[in-house]
Amino acid sequence: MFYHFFYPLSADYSIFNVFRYITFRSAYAGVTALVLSLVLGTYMIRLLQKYQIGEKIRAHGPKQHSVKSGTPTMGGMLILFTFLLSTLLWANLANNYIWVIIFAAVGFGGIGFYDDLTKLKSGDGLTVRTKLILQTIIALAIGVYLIYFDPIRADYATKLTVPFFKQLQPDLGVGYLFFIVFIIVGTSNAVNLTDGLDGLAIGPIIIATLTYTGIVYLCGHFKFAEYLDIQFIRDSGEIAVLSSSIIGASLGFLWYNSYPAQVFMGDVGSLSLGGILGTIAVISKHELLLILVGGIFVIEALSVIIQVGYFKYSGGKRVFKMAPLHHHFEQSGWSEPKVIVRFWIIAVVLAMISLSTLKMR
Ligand code: 57M
Repeated sequence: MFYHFFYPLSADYSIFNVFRYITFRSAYAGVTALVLSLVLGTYMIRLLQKYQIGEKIRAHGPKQHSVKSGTPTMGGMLILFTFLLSTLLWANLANNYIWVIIFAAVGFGGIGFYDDLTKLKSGDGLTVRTKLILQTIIALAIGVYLIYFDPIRADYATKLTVPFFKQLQPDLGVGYLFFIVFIIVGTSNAVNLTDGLDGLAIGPIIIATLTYTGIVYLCGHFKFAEYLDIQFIRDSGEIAVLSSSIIGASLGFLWYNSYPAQVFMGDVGSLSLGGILGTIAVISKHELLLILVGGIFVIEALSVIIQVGYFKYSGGKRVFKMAPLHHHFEQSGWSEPKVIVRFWIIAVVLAMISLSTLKMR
């Protein structure tokens, strides 16, 4: 909105020229979302408490989690609201990628919202199958648009970028559509699985989103893209304004979600943040790199696949004391903050390695 309102004034007053710059708008989009979420956070927590939107803790979980019973949940609404508002204020709204990501946020957020509400009402949320079908529909719509209706990427729409190998760009044809659906839906669910300790999901979300903010900016800048020999994607730089809003909104949420948490994000937060991250990775053509950037989410999801697979295969034996992996460390005697901060450290290291791949090719 500011871009459309103030930038045209630069013809008469050169000071308004700053509204043209993605870096300027990204910085203030982040600050706006942060301030909004910090200010609105307390009100929202009070509101959630008033309407008794509290967490029901499962009986078979780690003992130390029983004290979390009744903690307000669905705090993801705060992230979604503040990041959307800040994006609408600071982004160039004529940019189609902004709307594709808003679609992902609202779509995955809507599934999570409905799931949270049904959990509150009846105890059980949506079935895994229903959730997967709905997520696949949203991801398919995003994939079909990007591959078949986006003129910007017509020349390379179905080509895959492989980290470390700049010459290798296999054209997957229609297979690429299924691949990106897998990436988007997989990330949404992996973030959801990770969201089991205070700040455990939002920390790596902030780190991964920061990494992709750098990547989209570079991909959308012709000279930087040429210098790094990465795919130049016209218009993708604007995503940095949106992703900075997510970082600001998530930092504000972390203020309240840090140990001991005053609020949980709920599925409305975890499913949407994962869906958004997957969508940004796909738009920036750094889809495979997400395995590294979002390595914490991948490890958590793999621990569940291994645990459930081995449990069935062995007739009841376990690889980990409990899955997802964070529960294994908790059961091994690590304190909750120890697990959380160590996972964050790993996320930072993975982000740094990921960024190095931009040059190492
Ligand atoms: C949701 N939800 C948290 C909160 C959050 C297949 C199986 C591995 C699935 C998995 C599962 O259901 N995962 C998805 C995980 C829950 O958090 C709520 O859910 C939202 C995210 N969707 O925002 O609203 C609990 O996590 C804790 N929490 C915090 N701080 C936070 O900031 O402490 C969450 C956010 C909260 C709170 O206790 O209630 C969750 O963990 O349920 N299932 C599991 O993760 C279960 N694992 C399991 O059953 N493992 C078995 C299987 C694989 C064979 C095994 O290893 O033997 C664990 N879930 C729980 N307790 N609650 C088991 C222990």
